[in-house]
Amino acid sequence: MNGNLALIFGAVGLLTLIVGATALPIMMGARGATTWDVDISSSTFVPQNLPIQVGDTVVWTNLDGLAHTVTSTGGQTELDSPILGNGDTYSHQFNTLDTFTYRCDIHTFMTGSVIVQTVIPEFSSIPFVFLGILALVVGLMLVRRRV
Ligand SMILES: [Cu+2]
Repeated sequence: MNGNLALIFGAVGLLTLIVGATALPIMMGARGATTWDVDISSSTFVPQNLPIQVGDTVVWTNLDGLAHTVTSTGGQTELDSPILGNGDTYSHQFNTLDTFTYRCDIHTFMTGSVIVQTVIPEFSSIPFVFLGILALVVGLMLVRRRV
């Protein structure tokens, strides 16, 4: 009787642990990369400071009559657009955790930043792992009481 119960708890525990351990990377991978727009308008980057997640792409669009650039001033020096005229766009994919500060090389008072953060899973597997361990412990206790 107790032996069967221990087996059931053990099996449930293992299954729950497996679900918890495998769900996290799957759910993290399920989040698609996002594309963000930054307008260059009235000699201002809008939004000026943009938090994104690793793998996301940012597209800058110059809506001004004036020419502008998107040029790194800090973080990885990855941002190096050509001179953007009205309607021109510049895009960059961010694959490194960092704060990327940039400016317009023509109007150096124009500054902005892209803050690349870790991917936040939309689904937590922690309750599954916890329940799995709990079921395994109960199963083990039942086995020990039988002996
Ligand atoms: Cu400019």
